[in-house]
Amino acid sequence: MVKEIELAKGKLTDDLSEQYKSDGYLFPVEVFSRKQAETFRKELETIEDRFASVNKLPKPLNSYKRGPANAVIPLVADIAKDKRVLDVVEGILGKNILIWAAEFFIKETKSKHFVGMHQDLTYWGMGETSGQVTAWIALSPSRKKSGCMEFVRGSHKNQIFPHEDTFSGDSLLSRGQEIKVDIPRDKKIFAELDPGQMSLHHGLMIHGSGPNFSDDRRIGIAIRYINPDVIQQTSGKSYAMLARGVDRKGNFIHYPAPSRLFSEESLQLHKEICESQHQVLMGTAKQEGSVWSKSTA
Ligand SMILES: O=C(O)CCC(=O)C(=O)O
Repeated sequence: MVKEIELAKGKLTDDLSEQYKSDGYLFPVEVFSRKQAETFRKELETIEDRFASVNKLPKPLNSYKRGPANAVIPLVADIAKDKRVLDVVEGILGKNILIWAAEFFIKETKSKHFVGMHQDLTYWGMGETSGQVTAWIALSPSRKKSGCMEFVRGSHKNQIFPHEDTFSGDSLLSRGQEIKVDIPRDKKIFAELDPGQMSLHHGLMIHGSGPNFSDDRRIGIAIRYINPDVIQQTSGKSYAMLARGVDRKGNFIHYPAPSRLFSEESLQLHKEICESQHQVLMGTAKQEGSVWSKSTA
């Protein structure tokens, strides 16, 4: 296990910000206690029990666990807006922080689901900006055996490489996308995390993850933070939730955290955000696919 990152009063030191800039990722950063992470997990699993098999929602529950889950699930918005997470993210993005999306990535026990190696910014319509970072928080043990995140050190210093859409049913990504570059196993850094720990990665970082061979679910929540300078270049309307500070640029339509789970207004809002993000994410795809139906369970 890699030594835990030592924050200074909950924040990144200058050295740690430099390390992120140089490597393109940073982990493991403890943002929540194991107990707190277990409470979050219980809350998620209660929602799953309540909504998974009943037809109480306009779309299957999976659709709401991916993409802008922060628009409809208060738990996700609360985690994404938590001071402990934002204090760290501020060391990368500055004082003004927006949430573009926050979503669960779940691999069930002994599942073949994987995430092919890719660069996030290929699909986000924001260009090759450094005004974004993903915080990935483990709510269950994330290990090599359970399919933890894998990074290629320094790969964010490249441009966006060509990717291909495989539309593999076992991929958790919208198009089963994969980078068209062979990454030898010895170049992969395995970001093993305990529940409550987080990794950060740059949108140009080449990353992915393997299947879950373990006896537990692998549950992560990926929060896509941006700063107000970012411009969504490919879609008509762009939405984001203000997490900290102010937005003097006005490049995004701000939306509020949901007042309660799956409220009617939040479901309507979620629909609008998904339509807009779907255009961005699937813009150049040759086949229809949807991240909103990709989450397992
Ligand atoms: O959860 C995973 O294994 C992959 C998540 C991912 O690709 C991301 O957060 O950008």
